[in-house]
Amino acid sequence: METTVKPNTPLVTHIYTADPSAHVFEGKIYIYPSHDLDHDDPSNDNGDQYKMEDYHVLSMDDFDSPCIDHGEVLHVKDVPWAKKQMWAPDAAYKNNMYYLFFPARDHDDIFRIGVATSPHPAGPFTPQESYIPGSFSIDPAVLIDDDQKAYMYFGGLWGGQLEKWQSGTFDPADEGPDPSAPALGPMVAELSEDMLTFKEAPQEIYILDEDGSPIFASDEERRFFEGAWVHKHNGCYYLSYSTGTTHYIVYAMSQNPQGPYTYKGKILEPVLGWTTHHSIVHVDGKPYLFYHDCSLSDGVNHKRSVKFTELTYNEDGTIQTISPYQT
Ligand code: FUB
Repeated sequence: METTVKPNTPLVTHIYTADPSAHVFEGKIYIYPSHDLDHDDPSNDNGDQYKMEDYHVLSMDDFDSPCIDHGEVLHVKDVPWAKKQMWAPDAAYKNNMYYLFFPARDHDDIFRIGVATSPHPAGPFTPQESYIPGSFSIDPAVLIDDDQKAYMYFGGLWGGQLEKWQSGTFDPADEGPDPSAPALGPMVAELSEDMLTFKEAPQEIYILDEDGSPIFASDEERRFFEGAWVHKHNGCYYLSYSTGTTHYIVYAMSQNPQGPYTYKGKILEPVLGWTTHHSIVHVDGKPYLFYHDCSLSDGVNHKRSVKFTELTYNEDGTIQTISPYQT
């Protein structure tokens, strides 16, 4: 029997899900997660254990309703340019169409970002023949601003290959910046009207501390690692992301969608499992955090499940830190 989902418990338990991008579409809550495969192959720092092959869409009428799995909406075998590893996706609505943005390795093993379309938020989605020209790395997240301009944020270190693009082209020998140098920021590109190409070359976003100095690569509790998400609240842009090696979700604020952003603090303390990945959505005016952990698999890093919890703003617009296991 389908039961109502409670905060801080897996939205679904019949499959492993991760990297939730949540949106309100057509009056319901839609969640676009990665679909973790249930396998016992070895793990490494390149993320080879994250060998996802398809996407499912989840939805809830509201927070008092069961979570529905709409089934497989796109499989890697149907994406001509993609070879493997369908990592964290996002979705957006524009032009009376739903767009699913997703990263995968191409046939040269380079991560690219593709688009698939559907007239329905629950898909199924039809992929474009090729990836978005000029796209690279992982974890696309799309903000449609109040003026209807669409921005894609993306990028991720290590297995996500962001370091390899510092020269502007893919260099497999390129390593991350020296610890004493500014950290790499996520990338942003405005999307064209049809949502299928970039309007301009992607630019790096600068994340600064309160003094206006860059966040340095050695500052692993604050520097960007992967999983960027941008939302808007009271006219301010909030860029939130995972710090990877230190396992926090943190955030920075700006008056401009493309930054620079000023670091503000932590949103989510570490969860069970290595990765942490989230999205923030307002439902009926209330803010919620969707995130994942590995509690359903008793801590297996590549068998994750998606959860949600309430999020709270302070009066000055800053966000209160969430401890996911504190009752
Ligand atoms: O799910 C695969 C990767 O793990 C995602 O792309 C990252 O954000 C991390 O959650």
